Amino acid sequence: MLNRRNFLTAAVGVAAATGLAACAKDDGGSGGTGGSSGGGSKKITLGFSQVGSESGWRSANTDSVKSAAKEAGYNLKFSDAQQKQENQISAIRSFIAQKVDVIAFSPVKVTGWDAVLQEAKAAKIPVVLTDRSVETKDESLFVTLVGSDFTDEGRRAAKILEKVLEKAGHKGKVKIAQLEGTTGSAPAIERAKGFKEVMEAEHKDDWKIVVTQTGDFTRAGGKQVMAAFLQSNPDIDVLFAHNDDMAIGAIQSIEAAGKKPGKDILIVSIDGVKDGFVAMSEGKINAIVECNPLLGPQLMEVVQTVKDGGSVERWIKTKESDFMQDQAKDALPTRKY
Ligand code: GZL
Ligand code: ZN
Repeated sequence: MLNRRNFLTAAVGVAAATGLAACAKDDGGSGGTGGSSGGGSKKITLGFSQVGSESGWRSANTDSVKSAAKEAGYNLKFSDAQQKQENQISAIRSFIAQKVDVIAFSPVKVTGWDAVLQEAKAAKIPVVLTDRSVETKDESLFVTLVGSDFTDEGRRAAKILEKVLEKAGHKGKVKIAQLEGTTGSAPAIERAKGFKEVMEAEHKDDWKIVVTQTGDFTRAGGKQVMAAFLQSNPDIDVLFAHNDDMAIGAIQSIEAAGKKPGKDILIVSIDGVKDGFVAMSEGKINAIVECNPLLGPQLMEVVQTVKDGGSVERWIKTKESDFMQDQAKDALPTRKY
């Protein structure tokens, strides 16, 4: 898992390796229209493997990548993996075979990438991670991560839940149900970790996660799992959902059980997609921790730098904020995703 320490130590090594790889690429100078040696003005070809289209966040992320690549004048080869790691691996292999300039992808889960990333390294094609990270011992397998600090998002969710509980006048024990994201994915692992950190540090005696299960980041998953939660734990006080889509699905099950979402069961969610803000403005979600999907422009800047053999930060973090229910109406018109 990525943390600040191994970022700083690895940054120099990686930048050098990448610089070499990128230069080696440039020295190939194959098909350079500019005719000049090295850099050339050949159009950059970017291979991008996307997780899937499981949520509103993902669709906004895809739109951002596609529009930013167009804006940058890159030749984008885009593949949707339908949330299957094997589809991502074969997409990356095909990008290698097509000799793209840079490969970028959002890994559906943290493990299982070393082999295919070794192949990209051997082909001297730099790899950029977006959105989610991977677990690997070989830091040279990717240049950088353009994405959020999910552990911090988990901490922020716990901190904003404190405000939600106070506002709702909730006293005493707090029984929490947690809808986790895709099993083995960085956001699911790290959001749960961050939330637990605050809970154990500051709410050891009154907060308890009474039930937790993955809803795979989808509305259908959230609806189905929440219905099961309500069967086994009808007295849940709070739902912590790892994304808005699962929260929106869960709301359907909460209402079907004759309970009021946002009142009988307080809801804190992560992402901040439009439908999440609509649910907040209707009083059904109490707070949202923003997770910004609009990574396209930052990604294209990184691709250009890497292609030119420059060095980049090991982790380019997205800026994000948090919203309480009473801010939803005003924020809605300005939301970009
Ligand atoms: C987070 C991203 C997650 C979103 C979900 O950066 O990986 O995946 O929170 C999406 O909505 O499915
Ligand atoms: Zn985020």
